[in-house]
Amino acid sequence: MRFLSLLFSVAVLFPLSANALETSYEALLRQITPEQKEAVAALPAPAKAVAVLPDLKTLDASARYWVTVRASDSRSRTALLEDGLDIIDIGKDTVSGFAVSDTVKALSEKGLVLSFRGIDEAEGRDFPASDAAYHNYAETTAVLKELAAQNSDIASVFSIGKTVEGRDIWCLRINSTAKGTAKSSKPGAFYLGNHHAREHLSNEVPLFFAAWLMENRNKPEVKKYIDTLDIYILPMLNPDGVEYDIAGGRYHMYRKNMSKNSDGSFGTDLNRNYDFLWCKYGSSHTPRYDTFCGKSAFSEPESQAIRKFFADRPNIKTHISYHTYGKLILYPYGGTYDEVPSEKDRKAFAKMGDDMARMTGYTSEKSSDLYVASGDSCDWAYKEHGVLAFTFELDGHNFYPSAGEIDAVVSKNIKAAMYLLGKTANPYN
Ligand code: 0X9
Ligand code: ZN
Repeated sequence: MRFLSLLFSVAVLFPLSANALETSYEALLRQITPEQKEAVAALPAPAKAVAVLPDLKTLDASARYWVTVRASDSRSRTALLEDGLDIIDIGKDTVSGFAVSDTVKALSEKGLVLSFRGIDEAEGRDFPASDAAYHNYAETTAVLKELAAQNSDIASVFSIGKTVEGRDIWCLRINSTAKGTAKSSKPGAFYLGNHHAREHLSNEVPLFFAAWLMENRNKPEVKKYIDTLDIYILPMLNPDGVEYDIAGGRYHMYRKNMSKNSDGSFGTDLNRNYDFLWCKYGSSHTPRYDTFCGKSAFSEPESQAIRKFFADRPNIKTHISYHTYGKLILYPYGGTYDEVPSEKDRKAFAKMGDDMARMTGYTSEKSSDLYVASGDSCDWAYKEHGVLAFTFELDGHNFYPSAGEIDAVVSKNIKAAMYLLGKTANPYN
């Protein structure tokens, strides 16, 4: 594809490490294994589930574990999040994810745990050669700046604020009349990635969409949007977390930002830190948990920057927040089982979700059908600003799909992203 050439030229400027792929890492984030399936079959009663966990007392308070538990509906998954389980894989009757020892104990006492094992970080692989195609913070920044420099008549880059560790959070703006932070009354669309550190594909999709728009800027079907809309693309909201996740030449499976917590642990879950039913469901006040909602709503500089971004731009009408993984298109509310009150919006969410699902092959549903988790960005953007906001859970079988998988995910998501532009001037049409 021609639009890749720009990114490749940037990649030459910023060569990445090219160590060999260690397939053993794939096993770490695998779905239910045959052994686990046998364990499920062998454990008809919860009491027995407890009985297969003889070494609970030996759990290491500073370690993280990969845990598989019983859960077959949204309500039970919500409860697991509140006990601190970082849900990764959802099966029909089971859920697997990461947890600290307290969570493993709490879930064991409830008779829910089917199996667990310690995560040996040494299982983490170095950056495989194939991952050289992924963009770290410096490369992402360079691509955004290069796109703006090469298209300075219609594109500009600005920082919406700084992270905990002082990195700028860069945003590309595409608008034929307004640059940088200048106001515009054109309808706005906002594409956002990488709330969660380890979800690297959620940076690539909006980044490639930006490059694709610039590559195709003179095609009538693209030009009409560039001329009439205010388009914002912010691929990496959590660069501190991203840089930590890939630090030291191996992946850390890290989710949160890098705030220092009162108990010495790190990180707030940025997608639990927004102020709609903050920390009510599907999140935790315990700082070391992966679902920690923060000291207060908007306690984090990254979410504060997004709050200000929306407040300064009332013209924004549509939004996608990219995450991985699950092949889902989710719409509000996710923080409560309640429906959004406006029938007009309910219909718009369902229709747009279904249309984008057809383009991507994903499943479209109300966010709480997955699980109830309060304080996510899309609930807040809709509740506070009326933005038609969608969470995309992109493809993947783990957080580190090989670079060969990027193109296909990008291609189908360009279709959905273009569809959203088509809806931005009049979403209810
Ligand atoms: O839990 C999240 O923040 C998102 N999933 S992820 O695996 N990327 O962490 C899903 C958010 C969907 N929103 C709600 N269910 N509220
Ligand atoms: Zn996520």
